[in-house]
Amino acid sequence: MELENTGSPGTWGGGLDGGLDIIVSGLASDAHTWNLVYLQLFLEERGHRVRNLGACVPDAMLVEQCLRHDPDLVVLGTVNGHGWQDGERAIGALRARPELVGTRVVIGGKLGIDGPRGVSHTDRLRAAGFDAVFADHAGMTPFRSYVDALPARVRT
Ligand code: B12
Repeated sequence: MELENTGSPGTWGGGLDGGLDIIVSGLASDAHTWNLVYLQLFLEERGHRVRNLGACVPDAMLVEQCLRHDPDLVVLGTVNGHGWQDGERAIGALRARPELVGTRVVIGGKLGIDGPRGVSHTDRLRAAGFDAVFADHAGMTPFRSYVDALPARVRT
């Protein structure tokens, strides 16, 4: 279920204020919600507009929401340990749509159950089609740097 989005600055698709239109979402098997709320607040504080799809989002719904809203960035958050499997499947579903082949999609959190040793998950998820992968033991700095470096899209 989509979490209520309050306080997101500007209008989705506005693009004039330099902020990005970002979809934040959990993955199909993952019931954890607070990481998604955290990501939403983190991105909104940086001036971006966020649609938070919430937890347990089926791949088909994620695809449908991305097709409908045409985001500048999709941020997938996962902590239950199945993220590397859910993520691989979800990015396959997104990249299978020609309209979403070029959409920026990143994933982060506790990607598996082996903590910092889970580097193979990172490589695998990148190879599957993610633009970037952020394992949570690295903290938020790499993600912040990545998002801050993204150019705002000029919508016509
Ligand atoms: C609350 C909780 C639950 C609640 C969730 C309720 C809810 N509505 O959210 C309930 C009881 C439902 C639950 C269930 C389960 N949980 Co739980 N849960 C927790 C707990 C205690 C806190 C999570 C939380 O809310 N943290 C607060 C948020 C803000 O922090 P966060 O989730 O860690 O996210 C941070 C980072 O991971 C990172 N991050 C996350 N996503 C992303 C994405 C990006 C792009 C970036 C950059 C960063 C990032 O940034 C966040 C802020 O620092 C943690 C243990 C803990 N102390 O962390 C376990 C934990 C996440 N759960 C765990 C597990 C295993 C489960 C279950 C499988 C247990 C079971 N056997 O049933 C189920 C899974 C259910 C499912 N289908 O997903 C494990 C995951 C193990 C792993 N991955 O190695 C943990 C770590 C506990 C543990 N130590 O074993 N859980």
